Amino acid sequence: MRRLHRRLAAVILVLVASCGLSACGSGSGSSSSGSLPTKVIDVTLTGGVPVPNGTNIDVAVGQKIQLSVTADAPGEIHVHSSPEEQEFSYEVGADQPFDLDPIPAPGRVTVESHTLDKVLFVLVAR
Ligand SMILES: [Cu+2]
Repeated sequence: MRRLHRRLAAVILVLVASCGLSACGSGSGSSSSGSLPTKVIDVTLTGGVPVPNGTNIDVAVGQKIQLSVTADAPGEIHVHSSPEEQEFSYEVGADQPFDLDPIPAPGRVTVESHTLDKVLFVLVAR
């Protein structure tokens, strides 16, 4: 599972690097959602206990999402978005910002800590 995730992440990095920031896929909805406020999700990873811990979090389709990570040990957060998954490495420190790709269609996206092997939260896009 873990190894598969890493391989996917590597493939995604190549895809992202090769198609650049603007011309890839269907960028159609990106500007129309600019009026929505960015959804900031505080994530705290201290003492091996994540907060949030498996809850659902509602977002709008196309909404910008930012994680604000506070951690007492370095680790990785994995976003099971489709078709492109995302992975973030965080360090020790407070309020480290990570921008997630907006979710392009209604659905659920699981965000997990590879370091703790736990689901942090599930984004529910409507
Ligand atoms: Cu994962």
